[in-house]
This record gives sequence, C-alpha cells and structure tokens, in this order.
Amino acid sequence: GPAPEANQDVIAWLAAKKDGFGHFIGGEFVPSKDGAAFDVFNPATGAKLAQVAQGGKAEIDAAVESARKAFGPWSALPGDTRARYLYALARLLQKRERFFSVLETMDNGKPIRESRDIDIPLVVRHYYHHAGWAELIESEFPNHKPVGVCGQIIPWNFPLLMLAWKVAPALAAGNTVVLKPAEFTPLTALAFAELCREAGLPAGVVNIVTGDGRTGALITEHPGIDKVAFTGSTEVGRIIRKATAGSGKKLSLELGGKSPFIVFDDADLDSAVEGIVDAIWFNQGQVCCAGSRLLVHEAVAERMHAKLKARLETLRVGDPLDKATDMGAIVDAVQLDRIRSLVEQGRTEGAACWQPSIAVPEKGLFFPPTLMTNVAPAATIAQEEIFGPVLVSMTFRTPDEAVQLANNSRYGLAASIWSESINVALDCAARLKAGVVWVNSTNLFDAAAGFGGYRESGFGREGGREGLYEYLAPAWEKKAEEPAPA
Ligand code: TXE
Repeated sequence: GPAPEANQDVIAWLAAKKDGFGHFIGGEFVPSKDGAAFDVFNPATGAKLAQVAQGGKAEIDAAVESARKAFGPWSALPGDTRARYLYALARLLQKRERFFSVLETMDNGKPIRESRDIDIPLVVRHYYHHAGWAELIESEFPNHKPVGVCGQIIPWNFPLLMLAWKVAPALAAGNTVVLKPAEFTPLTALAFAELCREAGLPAGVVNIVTGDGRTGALITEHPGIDKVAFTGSTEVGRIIRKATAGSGKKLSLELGGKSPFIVFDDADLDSAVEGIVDAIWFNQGQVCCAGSRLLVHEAVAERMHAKLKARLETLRVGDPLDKATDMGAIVDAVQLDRIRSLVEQGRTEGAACWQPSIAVPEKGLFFPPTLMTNVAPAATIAQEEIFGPVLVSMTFRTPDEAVQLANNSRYGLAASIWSESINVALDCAARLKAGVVWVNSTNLFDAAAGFGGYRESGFGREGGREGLYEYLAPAWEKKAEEPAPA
C-alpha cells in the first residue's frame, strides 16, 4: 500500500503552495488577474487542503490564446514524436503513483485502495494506450486532421482519470487543450500540470484553468474553442448543448445514468452480490455508470437481499487513507444533502430503507451503504440519479419484463446482466438501451473500449478508436477552413 512517506510527500507539496495554486497557462503557473480564489477541503476531515485560483474571462482568453499558438507546431509534429510525450507522461505518473493516489484520496474522499489499485493504474494505462494511437495516427486515420483547440470540463468523481480520458486522446490526435477540473477536486490536475512541465511538453499544449461552473461556461462560449468535451450532470450538459448550438463547435457529452443490474434466477448469487458491491458501493456510488437499480428475478429476490444484507454488514466505512477502508467520504456537503433528501423521498413514496449496523464516522461527510426495497418503478428513487451509495431494488418475472424495466429510464449509460445461461444474457444484452453492457461483471473499463451513452446519458464515445474520432475531423473539412493562398 502507499507508504506513509507518500502521505508526507503530499503534505509537503501542499505546504509549499500555502499561498495558493495558480492556473497552468502557456506552461506557467499564474494567479487570477483579479486575485479571485476559493478553498478546497478534504471531505473526510473537513480540513482545508489548499487555496486555488478562480478563473475568469482574462484567464480563459489567455489559455485559449496559448492553446491556439501551440496548436500549429504541435499538430505538425509526426505522431511518433507526440507519442514520446505521452509515454513520458505515463512513466512519470507511474513513478508517482503513490503521491497521486494519496492526493486524490485526500481531495475526493475515495478509499486509498481504490485510488491506488483502480484510478491511478487506469490513468497510466490510458496514456500508454494513447501513446500507441499517436504512433499510428497517420496510418490509421490518413484522411483526418486534429480538430484544433479543445475545451474540456470534467467532474469530481474520478478527477485524474477523467482528465486522462480527455487529455490523452486529444493530444494523441494532435489537438491542444484548455481543461477545467471540478471545483471540489482540482488538486491532482494541478499536480499533473507539473508533470507536463517535467515531461517537457511544449508550452500551451495543455492549459488548466481552475474554477467553478462560471469558468466552465466561459470555456464553452469562447469562439476560439473548436471542440467541447464535457462529463458531468445532465442538467449542465443541456446548458452546454444550448450554449454551443449553431457555433460550429464539435461536442461530446457524458452525463448521468441510472444503470440496471439485472439478476436472473439462474445467476450465481454470490458472484452477483460481489458484483453489486462493486457496482453501487464502489466510490460511494459516485459513478456515472453505477449499477444503481437492482432488477432481480422474484424467485431469488429474497435470497439475494439476505445475502446482500449480510455482505453490507462487513463493509468498513471511514478514513479513506486507511488501507482497510471499503467506503470513504462523499465529495461535498451539497452532494451528501442530495443523497439524504432522495432517500427520505424514497421513504415517503413507500420504499423500505435498510442500512447495516456498522459504524459510520460522525465527523466528515459519510453516508452508510443503503438498500431500498419495495420500490415502485415510477418512484423518484427508481428514476433519478442519486449519485450516492444507495441501491434501489425491484423484481421481475420474465426476461421481457426485465428488459422493459431496464429500459424504463431517461438514461442509457450502462447495464449489467447476471445469468449462467449465455443465451439468456446475450438475448437480454441485445435489447438493452445502454452504451455499455457487462455480462457477469460490472464497472470494467478499458482504454481501448469506447465508453458513452444513449438518451439523456449523452452522446459521443471515449476510449479506443471510436473515442479518437471525437478529436479528429475529416481532412476536407479542415482544408476548407484554411485561408486561401495569397
Ligand atoms: O455536477 P456539474 P455537480 C451528476 C450527479 C450529481 C449531479 C450534480 O447526479 O449528483 O450531477 O453534481 C462544471 N458550464 N453528476 O453539480 O455541475 C463544474 O464546474 C460549464 C454525474 O457537481 O455538472 C464541473 O467541472 N461547466 C457525473 C462540471 O461541470 C459547468 C459526474 C461537473 O459539474 C457549468 C458529476 C456550466 N454552466 C455529477 N456548471 C457523471 N456523469 O459522472 C457546472 N460546470
């Protein structure tokens, strides 16, 4: 596990920035012109971790200008030269895995076991994978060009991983970026900016401007941005789609979800129980593709619930830096309130709420793993994304009914099917409206596989070949934009 010295490294790194973090623009760290800044907290302890600059118009203008200037030379580099920078970033991240895991856990509240074994290794893999694509870009996409300057806005649930999902393909394809991390979790993005310098990445290729939704809106509205990539709430996704409509900007949106976790009567129930723990209690349920709706065959529902309850009694909720912890803190008080009020609403609408008798810290932003049964398909908690450690359970009788319940959602991000019959599983998979379907597994991510949704979960894919197309434009389109020769 992360050695205690990793914690000391992070503490020393934060202490060195006690006057506040600036934005990363044109390869330099700069404060906001007007001096605006905000505080960032550790959600598990309430301790202030850092002060971070709040970007305004001056900063977005400067970042877009530096990205524009860098775009020409960067996009003109041979792919294998760009690949070297991505390999260098991957290696540096790998070398600092412990530092980044601890920093991510302190900023976000997720268990160290998750940041150490899942988040950061997936981040590293993402840069290696896209370094490979950079090498192949000319031969695999001979009729495509990079889009240009990409505005990228990311959420707080997987801060460094969402940054990797955005930055790695953009750079591999020859674009430059202006990225805004979420206001709750900007710290690993700023540490990554330092790695960009260490890797010798040309100034302006990656620009990171910190701030809240207002800063994000300035990015989406800026005329110097050619493409916007957003991961976050469906509500903000809608605002961004309107803001970019008619602007000619390319857009991809990865939004909310209410993904079904379907357990057939022939499923291996013990494996399914482990699966559902990964599906909805992983990262405190703050996962866009979380299996938040359990649809279980009525013949095995009672057994499934009993096994699930016994398993939840063994989960450890508490200090995210403790290697033995299964569930950490909720990212922010606003999110915790939202979870609480949705659970309350579920009760009022007639659902039964069960929580294990395990200890949950009173200080810090914690919420116990929660199972809601007796839920009507139309109930608010069966339809709304809770984005917390709350599983909503419903039963079905036939495969048709399972499919109908699963698709009874305005979202369509992911789905998980559990059955020992491959025919049942594949027949069901083909009928689900979901961007990703897992069979006898859940929450599996691979840098090579396109990830994204249907319906109000957004559009566009991230990862692999499909994901690269989001950062490429047909060559003829780009040619038409070039000024006519004098
Ligand atoms: O998300 P926001 P919030 C869902 C989840 C959660 C809810 C609210 O249900 O409970 O959203 O979370 C930036 N123009 N998801 O409020 O506001 C913002 O600064 C441009 C699902 O934190 O969407 C941040 O960087 N940008 C999700 C990013 O958008 C704007 C992950 C996401 O924040 C903006 C997060 C604007 N007008 C929340 N307003 C997932 N799909 O994984 C805000 N932002």
